[in-house]
Amino acid sequence: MTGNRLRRVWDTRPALGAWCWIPAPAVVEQLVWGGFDFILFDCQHGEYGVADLEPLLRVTTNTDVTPVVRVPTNDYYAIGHALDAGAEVVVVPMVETKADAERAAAATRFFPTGTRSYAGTRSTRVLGTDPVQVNREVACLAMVETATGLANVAEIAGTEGIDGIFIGPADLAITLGLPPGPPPYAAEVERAIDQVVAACDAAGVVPGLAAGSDYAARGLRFLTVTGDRALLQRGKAELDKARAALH
Ligand code: 3PY
Ligand code: MG
Repeated sequence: MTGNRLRRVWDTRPALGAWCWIPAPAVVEQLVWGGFDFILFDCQHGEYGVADLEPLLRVTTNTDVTPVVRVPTNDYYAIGHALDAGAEVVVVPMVETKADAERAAAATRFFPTGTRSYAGTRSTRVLGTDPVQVNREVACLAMVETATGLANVAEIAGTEGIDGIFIGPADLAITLGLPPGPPPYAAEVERAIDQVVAACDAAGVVPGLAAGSDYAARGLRFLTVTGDRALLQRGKAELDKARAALH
């Protein structure tokens, strides 16, 4: 049992991962071969729910890729089920207040620090059977992706059991009255990123961003670099090149 490798990675260098939206083990296998530090399985915007996760997570067994799951909502059962299926890190969307952060943190860990319920599921093969050890190894990342969440970021980052903040730049831009767009973001969003990093540094937790590795130099330690859909879309460039060569 080696524990949650991602914790060791983000303690020493920025962790780089890929999104998984397509519920196919063959797609996950390709991402595993890519050598990412983590795969973020997206049950909020992916084409699958928490109940469909387990066969996808199984592809990461005995690899150096840590399975991270974004649950669809800040929900006790969704978080518990993702962990039962073998998630080592949960990402909880739309955390706006300290109370939201406390709810997410409690669902992630067993008594005495939380209210997670124990089951002899796949998770026991991943992080072990000892609740104390599992509590130490799992991680809960709260998403700050609204203007309200940003206003409360210091309190959210300082909540017991929150291990990091993952910034959602698209939703954040929208709630700041700006259009969502690719990096580099609008000045207000870029400032918000620095504000979250500062709050995380002050609280001693990990700052993360749903954007490319360009942001590693800004102090972010959990970054999604690409995803299955984006990688497939790149095929269009090959088609354009082939078409151009015909003329
Ligand atoms: C956002 O940008 O809002 C996200 O949730 C990341 O995809
Ligand atoms: Mg979002």
